[in-house]
Amino acid sequence: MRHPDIAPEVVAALDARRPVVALESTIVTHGLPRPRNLSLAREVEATVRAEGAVPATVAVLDGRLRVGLSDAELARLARTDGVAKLSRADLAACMATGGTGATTVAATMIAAARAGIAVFATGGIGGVHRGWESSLDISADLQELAQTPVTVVAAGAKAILDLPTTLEVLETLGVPVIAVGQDEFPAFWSRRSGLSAPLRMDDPAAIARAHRTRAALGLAGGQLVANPVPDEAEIPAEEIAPLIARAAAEIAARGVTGKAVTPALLARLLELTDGRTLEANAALVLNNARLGARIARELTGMA
Ligand code: PSU
Ligand code: MN
Repeated sequence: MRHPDIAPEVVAALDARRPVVALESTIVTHGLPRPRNLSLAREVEATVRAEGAVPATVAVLDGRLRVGLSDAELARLARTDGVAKLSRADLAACMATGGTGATTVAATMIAAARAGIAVFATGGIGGVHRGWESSLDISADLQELAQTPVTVVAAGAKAILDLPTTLEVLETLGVPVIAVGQDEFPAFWSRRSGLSAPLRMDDPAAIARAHRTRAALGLAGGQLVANPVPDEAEIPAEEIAPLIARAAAEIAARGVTGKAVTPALLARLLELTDGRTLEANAALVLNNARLGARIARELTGMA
């Protein structure tokens, strides 16, 4: 059996060297509430198409690692309860047991790289969790960026994480962190984090060239492109910070650990902000889909 199982439209685009953008599915199953999860997933795919690229949403359906889902498959995933959240550690086990699961940033990168897709757009990556000194909770997304050659477009990392430590770990792992349009590393719902990004590139062509140059040098791993949330949708850092602290404390007190932490924090912040985090999330994901398609276009133009 060959893996992954790539949709015919995606195969045709890759064979013709037309741009393709991979998309993850954990944001659909664990990151956003219904029914907005499905409508946003559809808008993200439409945005990639409007920018001249082919979207390829990744998930495991009935044991098959799929790259490119039909609308009916996307809808089924968005409406199903209890879908597994898959990272590098559990991807193969889910496939081997015929299961269904959504792919995180790490697992989506693995599928994209195997399919020959260079660019992947999402909302935010996982990172080093606050309290890592005792929990050792560091997202597998960071190690994946260090070893799998995919350029990941995200709005930085959520301020539910320990952002300075996340940047330190990315530097240690040799992952380029490239801010777009500003010098500061963006913090998902907020444009500002108070931390300067290690690199800045405002032009998708430069980001594509950097991707190519890494490959030419034989460097393992990808790039993290940190694209700030659009102005009109941002929740300023000073507004969200106390709510994050409150949500994180509540979740720790409930004994939530491991892979349940990120979904629980996102769900609680949605309540605490009366849905504002959802609209910021939607705006930033669409913005990342647009930039991802532009980078993919530049990459295919160089082929
Ligand atoms: N950021 C979001 N929504 C999400 C995620 C990140 O705004 O749903 C998901 C991504 O799939 C990411 C994962 O890879 O959370 C990280 O989870 P963890 O912290 O357990 O590694
Ligand atoms: Mn974790």
